[in-house]
Amino acid sequence: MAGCKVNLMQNLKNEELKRWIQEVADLTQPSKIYICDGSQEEYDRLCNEMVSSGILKKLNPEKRPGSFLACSDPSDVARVEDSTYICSKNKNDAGPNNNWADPVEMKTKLNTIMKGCMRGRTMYVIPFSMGPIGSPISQIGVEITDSPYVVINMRIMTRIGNKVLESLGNSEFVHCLHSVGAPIEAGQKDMKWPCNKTKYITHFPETKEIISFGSGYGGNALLGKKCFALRIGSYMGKNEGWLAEHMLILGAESPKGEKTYIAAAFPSACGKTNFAMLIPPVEMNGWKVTTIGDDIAWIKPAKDGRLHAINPEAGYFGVAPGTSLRTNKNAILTIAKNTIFTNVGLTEDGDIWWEGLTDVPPAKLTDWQGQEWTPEIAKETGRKAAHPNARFTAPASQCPSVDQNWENPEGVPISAFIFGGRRATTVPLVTETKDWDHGVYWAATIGSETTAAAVGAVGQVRRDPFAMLPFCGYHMGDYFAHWMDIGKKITNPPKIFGVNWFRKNAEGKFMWSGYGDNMRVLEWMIGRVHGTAHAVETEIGKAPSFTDMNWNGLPMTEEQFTELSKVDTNEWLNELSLQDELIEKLKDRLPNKFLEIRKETQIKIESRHSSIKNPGLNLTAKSL
Ligand code: SAT
Ligand code: MN
Repeated sequence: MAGCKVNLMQNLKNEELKRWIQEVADLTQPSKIYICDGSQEEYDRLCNEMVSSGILKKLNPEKRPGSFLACSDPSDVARVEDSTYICSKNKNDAGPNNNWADPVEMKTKLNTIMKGCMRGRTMYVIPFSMGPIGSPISQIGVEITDSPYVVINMRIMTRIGNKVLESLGNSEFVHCLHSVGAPIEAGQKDMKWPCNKTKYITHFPETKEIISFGSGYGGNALLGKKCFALRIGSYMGKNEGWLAEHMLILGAESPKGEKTYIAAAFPSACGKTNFAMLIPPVEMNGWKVTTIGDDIAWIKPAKDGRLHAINPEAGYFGVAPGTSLRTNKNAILTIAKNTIFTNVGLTEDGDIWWEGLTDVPPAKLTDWQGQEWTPEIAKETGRKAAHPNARFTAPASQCPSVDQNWENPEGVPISAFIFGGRRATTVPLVTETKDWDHGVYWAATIGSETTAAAVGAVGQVRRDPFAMLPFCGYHMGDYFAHWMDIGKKITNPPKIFGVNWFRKNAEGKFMWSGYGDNMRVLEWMIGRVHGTAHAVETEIGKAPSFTDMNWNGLPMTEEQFTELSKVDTNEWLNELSLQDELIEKLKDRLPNKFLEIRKETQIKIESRHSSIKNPGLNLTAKSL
């Protein structure tokens, strides 16, 4: 650190933090060290610096006050799952769901590639809290990064700065080290979007450390999010008796004023933000949905025998394409100001645009790669104005639907969990599982089509247990067992439901209107939670019959609903065999109960399958 300017060092009370800053500076050799205080003044200054250096474009303040656009390198646009590692001492503790590396070997490798990696750059130190400062469910981390883009995003996505340092005192914190891996040598100009072809996103759960190298994008770089709040968080949760989940949290208030909090897990880019901010259709006017979080939930058993949840984040890092006044009015209002946009199109009047934002696209704009874009060019070349994984970063406090309890340190009591995937076939609109353990089995065996949120092929069905496949920091079999254990620790467990908004008909069209109409599914679920809604039994769980749901204002026929809700035994036999791959991989650590439930399901489906071939048998759905 010799010769390196540091601000505020005298304010640091945490001995380990001082030691670590020194250690990282010695390794990475930045030209400056800057400890973030979290102030508005600091944020504005960094934004201005980035506008000067060309990393950010300031948007037209009359259209989009306080907002900026960043466009990344085309090679750095999504999470890199292949380069993401869990470095536990014992390989089997990381499980077959993770890439594993030996912690000592990985550290040695990283120490080599990170030598001098911050040369010519400022090293920023960001103390941050995941969750409201001081909440018994919150945790503190410190991210060291050489990316000012990370600093401004972290200020929106988490609580950062002096107040976190005060609350931390001399206690332990999660060490999060990030570098874009692009030193600026003397006389060299900085890259437009600094990053490195070599990328490592590494986690050391046993020592609560994260080291990320080479990427400046979202989940690879904003280390409070997937790396800490999910991968390290899930490991901490297993040891300490709580859950870190890839879930939105919403509150639904009935026309009678009764509030029910629900948490829902879907893989990345499957509509969590839209669901969390849902506006009920006008015909269901008496209902109101409020938002606690859109991506991550930390959930703990509380004294009242229920599970209580907080949103550890303070902002939304939402998928931009497809977001519009029609699909998510609350998000559009949230991002009206003070928002950072990444990889969207820039209009001629200095505002942003992406596919789906308006029905009529602008006549001309600059696309996310800086090229001229017109609707004609798009038609000819298929080129998109925005990258499919383009994002907005916006403060949760700006969301019109934000729940009054969104920063309640005690969290909110959860009455139901919903698990969903993106499936064109097989999985019905909504299913209520039999009980907690059956719900765990359902969530564990979910399949979903891959999306642009991760690098790789899009649209392939893969098993994505609990929507946590890329985010569980330890062996998935142990994770299922942990979920089953949590069920035993609470007297009032939430009901567990499965949903699929994405089923398609024979013509390849979505059968369910989704968005606001998901309120109809929510209303039925809440009725089930409070014992007022009716259900019928199917081989895979309970389901509403046509007349059990509110169709007021939606032209849904009984025939269409039957198609949307169908449990096709051929498809389900195939589904069960697809689950085998997961079971085979995890079998040495799968709870027995899990295998029993799978056997029961198989027997039920096989028995209907053979009875369909035998029309003599009567198998109408049994009323409950
Ligand atoms: O890129 S992030 O990991 O932050 C978003 C997501 O994939 O859910
Ligand atoms: Mn996510």
